Amino acid sequence: MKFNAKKFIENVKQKNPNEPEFIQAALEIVLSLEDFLNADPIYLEHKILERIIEPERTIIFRVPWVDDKGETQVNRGFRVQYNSAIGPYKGGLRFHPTVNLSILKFLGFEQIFKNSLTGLPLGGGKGGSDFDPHGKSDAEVMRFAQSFMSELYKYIGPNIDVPAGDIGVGAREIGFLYGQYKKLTNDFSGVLTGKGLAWGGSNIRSEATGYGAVYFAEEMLKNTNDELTGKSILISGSGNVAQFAAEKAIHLGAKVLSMSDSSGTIYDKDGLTPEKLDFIKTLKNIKRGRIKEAADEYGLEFLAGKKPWALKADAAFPCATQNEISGEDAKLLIQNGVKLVVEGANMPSSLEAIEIFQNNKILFAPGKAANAGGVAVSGLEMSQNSLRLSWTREEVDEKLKILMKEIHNKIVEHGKKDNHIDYIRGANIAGFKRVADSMIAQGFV
Ligand code: NDP
Ligand code: 2IT
Repeated sequence: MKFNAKKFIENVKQKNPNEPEFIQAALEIVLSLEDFLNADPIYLEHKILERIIEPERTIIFRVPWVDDKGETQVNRGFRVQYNSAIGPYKGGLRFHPTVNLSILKFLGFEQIFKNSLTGLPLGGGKGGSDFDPHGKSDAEVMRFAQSFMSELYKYIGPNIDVPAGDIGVGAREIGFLYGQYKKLTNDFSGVLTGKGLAWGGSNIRSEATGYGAVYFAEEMLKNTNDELTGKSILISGSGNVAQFAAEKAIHLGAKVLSMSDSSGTIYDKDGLTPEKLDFIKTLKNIKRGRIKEAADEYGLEFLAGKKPWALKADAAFPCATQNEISGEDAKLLIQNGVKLVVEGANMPSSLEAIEIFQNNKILFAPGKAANAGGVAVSGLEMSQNSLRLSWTREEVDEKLKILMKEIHNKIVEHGKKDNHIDYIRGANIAGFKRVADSMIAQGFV
């Protein structure tokens, strides 16, 4: 029995037409597993890939809500319960107008391997809606979130499926979703993560994805006798992941040259200070304004409609969204001196960009490794909820650092090739192996 990745993907394409993002994520993973699968027939005999590629269950539902003018709006809600071999389904909810089944299947599929890499008991899932929170009042977001949860609550639970945040779902949305879940079930449980600190949330969960990405970058650099201190870095996005990647990078003495949103990029040639970053946090999390206002406030350059990738720097941390680095962008980054690319976002690099990074021996960390700190601390939030206690900031931060180091070690073990580490191959094999072995142990279910 021999496994042919290209043939397998052709079949996946035929079965899932109109799902380009899902096919892209599947292609990246399946291609990098080909040699590994052919080296040990057990995974082929047990048809692991044929099974793991199919979500265990996909739920799609109507979400009606009433806007501030009294008009009824209708959105679509989703939850993809992808794989529960190693724990309850776990993964974020995304509220963004581009959300569809393809996007959520790509995110859910990636999540299986990411969660496995953390070493914690977390299965893979993802959900969300095509609802756009931009420009909506708090009352509209609350009514939408309540309607969304009025259906979703039937399918989730602290030992079944534990959603969290993602794009467009932060502290405010998790609060409204949790309140509605509790009202419907009369149960105060750890059914969501990213909760407020006063009502079951974990210290460092907000910071975890961004901090974790920087800790991971430090591990990669340490491995090549280098460090982040003194490096100039480009960050895209200005939401949760971008803010805390910037905070930790500045703290470690790196120079953060850029942040962005969907309307453009701010460029600070001197490097953002903690004060400017605080302004951006308030602007984005409380005032819900546009990044240009930070450029106006501090006299920084604003590159309207542009991404940060044409700027000169040592490292890039894409922290906004999928496919935000095209092949052309990758070439520009390399021409401008970038030697390290760390994906804070999920699948921000296109397949063309990844090929260019790999051919140029760029130190490249895929999202499922670099951004795993977020879901890892979600896992720690679940543990604290079960224990009915909470660990201090210092305790959780220390655990996060150790988790990121352990993920790095696993990847090095599986991704070492001569003097180079293929972080994509290492992450995919290490993530796959734990889930696959568990699926074999549990029989054909
Ligand atoms: P937020 O909603 O907090 O921030 C998203 C940021 O990305 C905003 O600046 C937003 O700009 C920008 N953005 C979103 N969509 C687009 C787009 N289509 N084009 C250009 N810019 C865009 O989300 P998060 O920071 O939580 O998530 C960012 C990325 O990190 C996502 O890929 C997510 O899946 C991933 N991730 C998140 C984790 C978490 O714990 N939150 C964990 C692991 C990964 P604007 O405001 O203009 O829309
Ligand atoms: O992509 C991700 O890992 C997240 N959005 C976080 C998921 C979680 O359950 O904390």
